[in-house]
Amino acid sequence: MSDYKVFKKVLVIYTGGTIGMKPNDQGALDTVENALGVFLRTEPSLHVASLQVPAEENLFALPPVKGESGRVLYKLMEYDPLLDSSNMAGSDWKRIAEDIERMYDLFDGFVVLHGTDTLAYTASALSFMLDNLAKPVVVTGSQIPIYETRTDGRINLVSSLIIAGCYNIPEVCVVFANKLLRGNRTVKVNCNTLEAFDSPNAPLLGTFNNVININSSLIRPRPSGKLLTVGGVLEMNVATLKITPDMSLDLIESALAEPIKGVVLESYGSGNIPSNRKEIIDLLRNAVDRGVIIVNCTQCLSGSVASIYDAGAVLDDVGVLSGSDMTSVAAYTKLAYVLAFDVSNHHKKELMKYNLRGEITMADMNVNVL
Ligand code: ASN
Repeated sequence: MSDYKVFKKVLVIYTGGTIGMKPNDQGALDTVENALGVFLRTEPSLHVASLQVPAEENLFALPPVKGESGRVLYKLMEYDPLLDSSNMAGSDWKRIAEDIERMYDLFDGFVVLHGTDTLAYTASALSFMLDNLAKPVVVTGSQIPIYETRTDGRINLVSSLIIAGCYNIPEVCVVFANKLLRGNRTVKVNCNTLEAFDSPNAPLLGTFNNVININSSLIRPRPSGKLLTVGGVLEMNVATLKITPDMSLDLIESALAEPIKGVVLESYGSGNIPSNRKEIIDLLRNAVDRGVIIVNCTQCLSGSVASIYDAGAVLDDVGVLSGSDMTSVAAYTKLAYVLAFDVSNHHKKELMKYNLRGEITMADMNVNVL
C-alpha cells in the first residue's frame, strides 16, 4: 500500500446511535460493541477489501467516488460505551472535542457518528468548543441501522466521508438525508422520516444530488495561522424554560434558582411572554440581578426574536438578552461554553449576542466582545 500517501485521511469517531444498533432480547434497538468495524470490512460500498489496508489499525478504504479526485482512507475509533445519544452529556462533547484535538494533525477531516436525538446539541457544542477549526468536522447518524437493507446510514456515512476528506469546509457541520447543514443551526425536525434534520433559520451549506453542490459563499472562512484550541471546560448549570399558558411560578422559580447560571427562555412567537403576570417578570428580573444570564429564543421552528410587541419588549427592560434567530439548542450549548469563561458577566453577555460561529444573525451590530 505504497500509495497510502495519496489518500485523504478521515477519523471516524463512533459514539453510538441508531446507525450501529441492533434489536436486543426485548426487541428494542440498542448499541452493539465491535460490530460496526466487522460490518464495514465486508461492505463493498464502504471498503475496498482488495487494497488490504491493515485491519488491526481499524483502517478502511472508501471506493473511488465519481467526480472526486481524492480517495478517502478512514480510521474507525469506537467509543466505550457506545451510547444512545439520549444518554449523552457535556462530558461526552468534551471527550469528542479533545479526541479531535489530539488527532488533529494526523487527519484531513473528522466524522462523528452519533445518535440523532441529541445530534444537534453535540454539533452545536462542538462548533463552539473547537476554536480556530480549519478542517471539516461532520456529524452524522441514521434513522435505520446500517445493517438493514433500507438503511440511510450507508449514504449518510459515505457523504460525510467525502465532505470530511475532500472538501475545504472548516466548520462543524451535519450531513443527513442528502443535506449539508451548519451544525449550530441544525434542529431535529422529524423522528419518523429519514429527513430528520433541517436548519430552518439558515440556508443549506450544500446538497447531495446527482452532483454534490456546495454553497461556497456560505462556508465560514478558514482561520489563518491560528492553532486549534479546545474549550474543554463547560458550565452545565444551564436550563431551558419553555413558556406555556398558566405555567406555575414554582416551575419558573426552580428553573432560575441556584446553581443555575444560564437559562434559555423559550418564548412565544417573536419573543413574547404572558406580560400580564407581573410575578413572572419579577422572577426573571431577580434572576438577572443575581447574575443569571437569560437568553430569549422563540418556540417557533423558524423566525427570530424581536421586540415588536409590548409582551416581548418587557423582557428587554428586565435585562433578558435577545437570542435573535439562534436555535434554542445552540443557545443552550453556547451558554455552557461562554459561562465557563473567566471574564465578567458583562463580557459573557456580549459574547452571547456576538456571532461566534455562524450561529446567530446579530440583532445588535454594536456588540463589543474585546
Ligand atoms: N435514539 C437514537 C439515538 O439518538 C435515535 C437515532 O439515532 N436515530 O441514539
